[in-house]
Amino acid sequence: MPTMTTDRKTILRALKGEKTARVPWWLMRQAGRYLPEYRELRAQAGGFLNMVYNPALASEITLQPVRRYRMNGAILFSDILVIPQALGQALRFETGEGPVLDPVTPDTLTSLDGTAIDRTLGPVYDTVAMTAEKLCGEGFDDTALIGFAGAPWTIACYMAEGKGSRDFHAAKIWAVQQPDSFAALIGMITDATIHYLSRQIDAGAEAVQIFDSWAGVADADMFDRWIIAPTVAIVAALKEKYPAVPVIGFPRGAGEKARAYVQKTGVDAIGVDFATDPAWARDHLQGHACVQGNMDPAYLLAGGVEMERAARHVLTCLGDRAFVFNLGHGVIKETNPDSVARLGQIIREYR
Ligand code: 1CP
Repeated sequence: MPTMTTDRKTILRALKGEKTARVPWWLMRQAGRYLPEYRELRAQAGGFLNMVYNPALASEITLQPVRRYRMNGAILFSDILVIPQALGQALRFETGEGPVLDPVTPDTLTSLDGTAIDRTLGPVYDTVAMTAEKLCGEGFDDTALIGFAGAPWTIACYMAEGKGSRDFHAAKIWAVQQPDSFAALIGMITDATIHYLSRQIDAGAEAVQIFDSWAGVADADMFDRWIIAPTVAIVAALKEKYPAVPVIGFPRGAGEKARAYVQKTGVDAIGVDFATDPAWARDHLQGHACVQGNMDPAYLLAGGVEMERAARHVLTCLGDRAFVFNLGHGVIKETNPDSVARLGQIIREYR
């Protein structure tokens, strides 16, 4: 693991394995419903996808939390489900409801088309470019723009199920009963993801995160075949073209399988969920990669001294080596914006 690089931005140095003087931070779902300025824009936009595919709006939303709190990472405002949509699967977001897709089955798989995804995704690349310009123009010289995509497993889970689920049985049954056809689905998503992340990097993303939000529903066999293997392919393809751009993997719910993930996939950094003991992450993961995580967002929701204690515990466990402070999952929408400001202060005061 390299210990020194020439990157200026703190978070990029940390992601590449350097212990930085200040602990860099950002929060998953930092742009969103806990911010009044987000809710205002969303009401005007008339729908979530209208924001995602509008570069002026999406870049504005990306910057909203950064302007308030000066995080070291600005996560692109988009969604992981734009990939199924770009492959030809109908997607809608209804207020108060999560995303809804027309489920794909082994029989309808051939109706998807991976050859023209940029027709849908073009505006996302424009958002990346516009956001990079604004970050620079507004003087955020220690904030890096983070692009992202869903991991093939998590995307396949949503494509097969058609919506959020506790256990994603539709995808798992497909994987178990028709592994060749499931492999075709995973392969198609993997290729699209490599292309999509490459284009984000071309447009100005300085690091990328692969969200495997449903890694926790896979058993050990599925984890090897449908999580580790496609992630190896994505990381290798990106590293060949962009060796300097850090890749963060977030296999949520992987438990002890996070160790194999970090050793085999080649990611520069591993996002750790809040169910993982940060001391375990320090002992088993941090020797292989930068660790990013993992305060329970419930503490941010609670605020006050309980949050301060939880944040300091994570900092103390993980702050001695390459580390990026984050939550163990996304910001909860009822979170008080003042608690985020206080959290930023605690992280800045550490060391
Ligand atoms: O305002 C609204 O009602 C929309 C809520 C919302 C937002 C703000 C959704 C719907 N997506 C997003 C943005 C988003 N999604 C971002 C960008 C900004 C940021 O992080 O600040 C990112 C990185 C995502 C990624 C995403 N979407 C994931 C992976 C991360 C995770 O949470 O595990 C997943 C699983 C999704 C699917 C999705 N999109 C939206 C919802 C409500 C869901 C979850 C659906 C479900 O499983 O029930």
